Amino acid sequence: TWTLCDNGYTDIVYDKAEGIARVTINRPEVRNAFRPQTVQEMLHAFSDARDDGDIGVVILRGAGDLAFCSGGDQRVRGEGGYVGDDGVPRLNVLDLQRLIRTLPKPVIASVAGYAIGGGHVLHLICDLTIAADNARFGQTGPRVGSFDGGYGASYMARIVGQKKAREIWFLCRQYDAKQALEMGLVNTVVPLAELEAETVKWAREMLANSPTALRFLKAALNADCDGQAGLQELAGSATLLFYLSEEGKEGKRAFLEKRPPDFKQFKRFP
Ligand code: 2NE
Repeated sequence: TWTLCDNGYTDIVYDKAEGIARVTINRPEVRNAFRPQTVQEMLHAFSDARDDGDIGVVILRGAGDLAFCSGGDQRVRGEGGYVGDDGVPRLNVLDLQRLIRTLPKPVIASVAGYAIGGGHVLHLICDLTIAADNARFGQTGPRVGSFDGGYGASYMARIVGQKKAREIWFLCRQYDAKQALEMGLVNTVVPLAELEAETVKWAREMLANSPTALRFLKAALNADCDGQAGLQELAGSATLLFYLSEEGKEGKRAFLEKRPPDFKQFKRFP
């Protein structure tokens, strides 16, 4: 049973159940396109999922069966980005991409219907994608006067290869779930009616495994692509483990007790 986390959100639904947090983009009238407010709320919910020690896996999905997300809301695209009520043009979905990427827990995209444009990049950035058989994938940037040359280009190429990434971006075609599976864009395809159950099944399987092992594996796989930022993420997790060790604690204790640290008591492993 999902428990609603009512934080006054207007554009998303955020709920939790048994170690799983679920973020649902709730703008089906525009195929779950995001505006700055939507992204702001997703940043808030994903930050909560990151900080909640009871949460081990996060699911991202769209409301309804027609779309996961259709990217930036073109109706509010202003001169320098997507414009919110404050009148400021933003591309804050890039902050969301980084939050999902560096969140030290697996994030699953559960895709029914369209994952298009910036919505396609959002599923790409998730650790795993479970697709319904009605899912359709693609980029539209060059057709609508936009592009995502960050993760949307370079990470996509890591997944599908350089030739295919160029095809996806240069031609702006749509691909069905079977083609996406063949490209390695998604992990599995299931009948639409089974999407929710299958997504939760994958989440539960991961919840049964060591959270620290998953955390390090995610950081290590990111580090392979993310340069110094990836190393920072991996090293941050290593520092966490070190702080938890007696050797790490000895350094802090010695400082607070105004004595030299005694690191000789700790074994050197080969
Ligand atoms: C998603 C897609 C393929 C769905 O097609 P269909 O035929 O199922 O639905 P339809 O009729 O096109 O859409 C239903 C309603 O949703 C609105 C439509 O305008 C329509 O509204 P009404 O006519 O009923 O009033 N709608 C759909 N997507 C919207 C959007 N993104 N913004 C605002 N309204 C939207 C088809 O709708 C489609 O191709 N949508 C546009 C996809 C797109 O180009 N997205 C932007 C890409 S750029 C981007 O996301 C981006 C970036 O490149 C870089 C950084 C950040 C973001």
